Amino acid sequence: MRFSLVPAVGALLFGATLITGAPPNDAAEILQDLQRQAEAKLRETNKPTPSTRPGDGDQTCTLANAAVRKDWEHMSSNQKKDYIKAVKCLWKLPSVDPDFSAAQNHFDDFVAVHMNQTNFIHGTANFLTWHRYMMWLWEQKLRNQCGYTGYLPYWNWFKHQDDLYKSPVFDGSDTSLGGDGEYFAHNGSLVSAGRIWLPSGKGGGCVKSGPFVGYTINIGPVQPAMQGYTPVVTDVKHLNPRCQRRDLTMAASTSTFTAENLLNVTLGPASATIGHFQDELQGTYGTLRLHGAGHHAMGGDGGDVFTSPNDPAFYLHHAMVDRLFWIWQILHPAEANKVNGTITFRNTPPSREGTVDDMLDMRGLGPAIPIKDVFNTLGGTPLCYIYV
Ligand SMILES: *[C@@H]1O[C@H](CO)[C@@H](O)[C@H](O)[C@H]1NC(C)=O
Ligand SMILES: *[C@@H]1O[C@H](CO)[C@@H](O)[C@H](O)[C@H]1NC(C)=O
Ligand SMILES: *[C@@H]1O[C@H](CO)[C@@H](O)[C@H](O)[C@H]1NC(C)=O
Ligand SMILES: *[C@@H]1O[C@H](CO)[C@@H](O)[C@H](O)[C@H]1NC(C)=O
Ligand SMILES: [Cu+2]
Repeated sequence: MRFSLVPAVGALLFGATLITGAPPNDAAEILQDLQRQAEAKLRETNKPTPSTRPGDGDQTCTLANAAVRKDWEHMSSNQKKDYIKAVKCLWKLPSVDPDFSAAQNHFDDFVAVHMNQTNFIHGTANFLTWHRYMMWLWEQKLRNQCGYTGYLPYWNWFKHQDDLYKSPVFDGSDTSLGGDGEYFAHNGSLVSAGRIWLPSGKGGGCVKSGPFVGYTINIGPVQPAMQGYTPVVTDVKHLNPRCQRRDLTMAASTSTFTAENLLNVTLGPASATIGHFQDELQGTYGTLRLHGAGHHAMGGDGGDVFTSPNDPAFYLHHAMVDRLFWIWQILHPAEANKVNGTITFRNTPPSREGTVDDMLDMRGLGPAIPIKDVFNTLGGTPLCYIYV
């Protein structure tokens, strides 16, 4: 039953006739195979690395003691509820950065820092590593300040992409990250710098079901892709309390969360270098690719490049971005510790090339550390996790 991935992938990419049984046209199954390949390679190559964190003594990060980040769908109801409870706790913690005065609580702090850094963390050399570190700091806050004992879950894009209403991430149950928004009449969303139009889903207003109904967000929107979403604010001192909005948009997820796109970035032409990988994962002007499709499948607040962390599902989405980065790194070790690109959004305004010594600036969320410290998720500096 199980086919060998490599010839099957060749068949898909190059159009040869597949003679070895069922074609691997199911993206979720292909991803499972990529995961198994990555795990096998990790077991082969992983040598324990001594932690350099002060106070850690001779504690090392190993495959055996690493945190394990899971698919939301594979967590039990109680584990999901524990995660949700910890996220709610962030709303009750005080804001840490007085410069970003619109932030009313610690949940908002993450939105504020992301908004402040937007032009220096997207379409840049640090896109993958900055968001990797942000996800880790979020996970640490949940664990250290909100009593969460699990790890960061991810949204598997390749399941339910044709019916997001049934996705355990978005089904609106009390074990989801909330359902669709109330109906809001609007003419779809303009994405990829306005070059692609996506038709509306059935929502667009306040999220109407799930655990975060009644929770207030305070920052943005700055550049929402959804038509008719105003007023727009431009700085982190502008307090704009409101409900979180969504418009679950299958036009984004069905078209993009495909086997073809998954294979391209993991084994195909787009996997060859860090430059190709990150550009194809993010999408360039006028294309909608995996990273963008997740944002625009959420729609509403999740579709604003500046303030998308207002949607609590942002973290599950970026955990999936990080998981693909992780799989790609393991399968492409010669490229895994490189960066490509400059330090401004798609080099606008023109800027120098990024380097692995550039610091990941998190403002009040955590200490700035160099990019090179987060290449290895088992490096212990400070990361120590894997995905399953
Ligand atoms: C980010 O925050 C810093 C510190 O408050 C501020 O000087 C800078 O202007 C902000 N940048 C943007 C683009 O908001
Ligand atoms: C909706 O927006 C698209 C893209 O801007 C445009 O082509 C289309 O005519 C608009 N439709 C309506 C009914 O306004
Ligand atoms: C695969 O990625 C390459 C390199 O980024 C790109 O040129 C090509 O269009 C992609 N193929 C598909 C089918 O999207
Ligand atoms: C970055 O990657 C692109 C391919 O996406 C490549 O054309 C370019 O030469 C690379 N830049 C550097 C400085 O390596
Ligand atoms: Cu971002």
